[in-house]
Amino acid sequence: MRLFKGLLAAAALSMVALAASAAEYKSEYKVSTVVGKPFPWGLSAERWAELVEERTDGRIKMKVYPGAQLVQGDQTKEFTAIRQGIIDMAVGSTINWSPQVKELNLFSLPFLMPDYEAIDALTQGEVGQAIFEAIDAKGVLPLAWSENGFRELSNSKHPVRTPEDLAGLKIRVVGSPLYNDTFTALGANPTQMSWADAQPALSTGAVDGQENPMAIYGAAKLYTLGQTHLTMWRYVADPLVMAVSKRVWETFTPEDQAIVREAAVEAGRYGVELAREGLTGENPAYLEELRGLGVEVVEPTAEERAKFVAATRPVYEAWKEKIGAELVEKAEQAIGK
Ligand code: X2X
Repeated sequence: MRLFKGLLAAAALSMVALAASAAEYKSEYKVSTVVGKPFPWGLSAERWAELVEERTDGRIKMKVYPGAQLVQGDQTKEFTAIRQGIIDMAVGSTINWSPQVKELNLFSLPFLMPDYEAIDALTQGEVGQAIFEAIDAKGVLPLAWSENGFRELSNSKHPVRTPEDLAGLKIRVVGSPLYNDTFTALGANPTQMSWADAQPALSTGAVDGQENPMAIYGAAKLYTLGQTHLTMWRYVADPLVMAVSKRVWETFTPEDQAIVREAAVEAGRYGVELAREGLTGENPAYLEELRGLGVEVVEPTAEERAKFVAATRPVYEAWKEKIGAELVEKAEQAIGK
């Protein structure tokens, strides 16, 4: 009898524990992105949410809020908002989080990564691990990588093949001072603004050009905003980080943590695939499609590219120190320079 009572008490206790942990779950988890569907970025966030809801039998419901709306469109505030608990989860750009995590500027070093293998060598290796540790140390838990893509240059004025062609062009750049330095070194006139402000600025001609991955250029139809000169120079790439607030993470059971993490890895891989579609050696269909829409696509020769590299080298060297020479050297080695 005594044993039976004891068992009952234990059962009651564990039910209380279960109820307590379930009660801590929110009815909805807010996932921040800068762009939503049909951009690969938004699609990988949606995939993450779908996988998690399905595999937790609805215990965890994630909702994607695109347009950086949870931070009133100011994408450079996203990281801080996750840390403060205003945002639960995010698929965020290395550029937008670089004001808070200086190591993330690595991917914006001009002409560090020549090809997709180089991006993978960084994100999937020791360097990626070191960067995840840096994000973690700043109070946000990174779970997986996704991808925005190589950032290519477009403008409404004329073909750009060398730095001389950029002289005086007003170019919208993103919110890391490294971009100001790079475009200043190239002789252009950079002006920083959010993605929300960039589109109207392009359509009114307030700026002449911009730089963004093809996935963004195509889905936002920037060629309809006069951006018909494209330069495929692969000067920087922008991986995305799938991350969760530490406060939220701590409320999840170990089982649910494993599900959320695994789903992030899968959805991240899907995002990488989508971001590269039609842009690889085996499948260059994207550029053909754009040419068909009247876009003039410039693919700089090795000689022309070398001029961009030379002009931006002092910026690379200066930022190597700011980011941390050791990390940058590790990255150079991983890429096999
Ligand atoms: O603002 C941009 O250019 C974008 C959409 O690519 C980022 O958020 C980094």
